[in-house]
Amino acid sequence: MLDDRTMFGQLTAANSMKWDATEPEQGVFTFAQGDVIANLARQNGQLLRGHNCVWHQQLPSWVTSSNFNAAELTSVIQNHCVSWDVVNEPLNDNGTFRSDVFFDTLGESYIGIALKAARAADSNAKLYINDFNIEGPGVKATAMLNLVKSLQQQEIPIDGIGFQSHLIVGEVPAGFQQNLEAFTALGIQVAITELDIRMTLPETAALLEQQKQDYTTVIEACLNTAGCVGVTIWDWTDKFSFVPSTFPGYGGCLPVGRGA
Ligand code: 9MR
Repeated sequence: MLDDRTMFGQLTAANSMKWDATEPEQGVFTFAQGDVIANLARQNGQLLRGHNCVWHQQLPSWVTSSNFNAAELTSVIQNHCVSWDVVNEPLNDNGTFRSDVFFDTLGESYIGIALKAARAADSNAKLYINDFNIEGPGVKATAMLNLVKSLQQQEIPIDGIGFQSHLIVGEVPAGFQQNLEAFTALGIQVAITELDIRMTLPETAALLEQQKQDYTTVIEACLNTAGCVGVTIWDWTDKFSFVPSTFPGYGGCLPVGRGA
């Protein structure tokens, strides 16, 4: 099914391009797993979204536990960032910066370090910051808008914002489209990058009907926004989704059910 370009115009690796997979030891790069996805996309004539470069999870312990000073960690990031969803989840839900090895050592400057390194490595790749709970207007979306403006003022390359969109049936945030437009008004792209819409189990006909409407609302918000470049669903079948383990009691979040 994944090979069908009429259904999937682009592929994203859910795990195999993360830091623990690509640089498990300092300076030792292994792209074997990521290449499987990249080659699949190439064979099928699909686009490839690189995910992700700098994130607080799935880091090898040499990054988190070496007590690098700022200069050392700067060069660690520069060495690692080749392209893609360059910075993943930099903000807390209250709009402040997330505390992790990068922010705690470098402050918000780590974001610019990563983006500039990615631009230097690949002048063609579109460079994104990707986050969740920024889909509707609110304090976190405002903080992200402010981050984009601040990067632009500093002339740091930023091409787009990814809206992860791990949503709940019946709770698509009001103002989704206007919010996308608030970002494109800054002259950048937006993308829906990790869409899934979960429901409390068991699945019922009413929940499935509401879910259909919710998927339509999200996809139409993107289609109606000039500058929204695409929609990525996070896994395509419920069989592989992260949702049931992260959100116990929830599931049925993807277009293809567990049985398929
Ligand atoms: O789908 C990914 C799952 O297989 C991993 O176990 C998990 C580890 O944290 O990461 C999942 O993907 C995450 C994505 O990289 C960033 N946004 C949240 C996604 C769900 O946790």
